[in-house]
Amino acid sequence: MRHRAGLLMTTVLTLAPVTLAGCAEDIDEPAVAPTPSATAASSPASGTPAAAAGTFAPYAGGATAVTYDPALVPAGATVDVNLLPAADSTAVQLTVSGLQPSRGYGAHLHVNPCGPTGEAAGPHYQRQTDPAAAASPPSVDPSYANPRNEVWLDFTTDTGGNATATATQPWTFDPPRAPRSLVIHAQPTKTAPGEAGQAGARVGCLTLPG
Ligand SMILES: [Cu+2]
Repeated sequence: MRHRAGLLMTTVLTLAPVTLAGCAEDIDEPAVAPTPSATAASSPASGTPAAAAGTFAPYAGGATAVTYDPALVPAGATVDVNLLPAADSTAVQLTVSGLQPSRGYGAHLHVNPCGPTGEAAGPHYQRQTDPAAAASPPSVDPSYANPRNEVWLDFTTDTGGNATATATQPWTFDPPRAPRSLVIHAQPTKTAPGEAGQAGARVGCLTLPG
């Protein structure tokens, strides 16, 4: 279903823009073979808090927190994400420790769980999906790739390699289309047209509960 969604979207968009556009952003990474059960599984209800935490390690089956660049995200560093929904908003809190000291990183919620490579996490979660986006290039239109329509959690670590970030979105996540990962990038997130949302290599990933 996911891989047809882009084709379907162009013809059916007017009938159900939100639902189908949501599927479209999953068109991303054939190597990871997202399954229908992953899509349909049980995303947390919009009013249900969700949380995930992990200790970064190189990828292994079933891993929750994965480092793809041990220089920037050392094995043993930790990450914690909390999604805290309110009536019509959601606060997303990120805490990291053990990263490079005094360094800026990009961070966003993405649509797929973490996998063997950073690309497995798919594109950014978008509240309103960019109809022009594909897996490559992803959405780089600032009218969609912005921190109000996506969830950006960029941070700069302190001298001990620790940081926190909070993003409060004026909406709640729609099941069955909830974010499934937090991806840490090598660079702070860009905002200019043509590169909006890009933040360099994917250096770490935390899978969120589905
Ligand atoms: Cu990202």
